[in-house]
Amino acid sequence: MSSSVLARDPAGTAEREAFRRDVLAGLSRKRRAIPAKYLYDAQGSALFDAICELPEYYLTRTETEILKRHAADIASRAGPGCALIEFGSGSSVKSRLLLDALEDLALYSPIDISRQHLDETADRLRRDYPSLKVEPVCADYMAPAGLPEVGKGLRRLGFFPGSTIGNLTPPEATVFLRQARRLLGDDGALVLGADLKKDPQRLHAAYNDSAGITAAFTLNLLRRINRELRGTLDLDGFEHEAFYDPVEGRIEIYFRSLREQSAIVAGRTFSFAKGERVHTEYSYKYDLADIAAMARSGGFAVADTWTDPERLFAVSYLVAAP
Ligand code: AVJ
Repeated sequence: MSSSVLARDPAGTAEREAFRRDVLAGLSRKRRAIPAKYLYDAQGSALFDAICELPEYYLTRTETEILKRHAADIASRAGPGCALIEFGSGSSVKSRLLLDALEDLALYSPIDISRQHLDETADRLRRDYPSLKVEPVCADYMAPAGLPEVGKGLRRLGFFPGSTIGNLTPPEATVFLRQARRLLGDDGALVLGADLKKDPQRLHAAYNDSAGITAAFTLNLLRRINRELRGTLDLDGFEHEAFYDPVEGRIEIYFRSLREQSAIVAGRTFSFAKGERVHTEYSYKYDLADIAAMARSGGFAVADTWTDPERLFAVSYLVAAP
């Protein structure tokens, strides 16, 4: 595509182009895979919100409970006058628990790639917290290219809830944490939510809910490909697959072809054998030692960890290690 076309096109073209490139590359690989971030178009985000309400999906509820119970502990560790920087501007419910607890918060800066999501979050917060300085940053916090400086001159507290880190492989998590460590500075800290290892059946159920919402979330990616990349994938020709691998300590999620078939995506033909699958997500699960090791690899040390009575989920307070 010529740059003049790009320049004239409405916002979103670059995003569409990246989607096309990543999907075509992902379907061309021997082990087919599409990056998990593409699950979150408008429909995907709505489906994820519905997942968070599922009886089987304990993560959101449990983390929210932990944050409610320990917001004051987090605030006293953070001290007054810091800047809160959230990686992803997801559930404002959780951010608000910290915003309400932190003393004399100087700045709230959500970082997100979705301009629209960011602006909506910022507008709502400015309305509800008229005296709070809200400075959204539109950036990919996973891109190692470097983030703009935020909260310069302030002590910075990062917030990365939801076990979103679980989407990352260990090397990717290390890259993310080092990046966050650089942004937050030598006196910075990071509040990190991480899902804990537990009974595999409980894990399995959380990603194979009986209402089929998680399946719809995975298969929505096919819908998005069809819509945005002129795809001909048959929605009834694929199924959601999710299972726990206890050796790797992760849930693996795929969509799998129910029969031999082929489909066109962005003008290219792809064939699928019966049973062939395309990877969409990892969801890593941790024990406390895993969290400590991961923190260390990213230049942090665990100062404190709070869990729920069932030990389903952990919220850790990481401080920048010297
Ligand atoms: C948003 C990555 C934390 O791994 O539990 C939920 C995504 N995918 N059900 C998770 C997800 C299917 C979720 N994270």
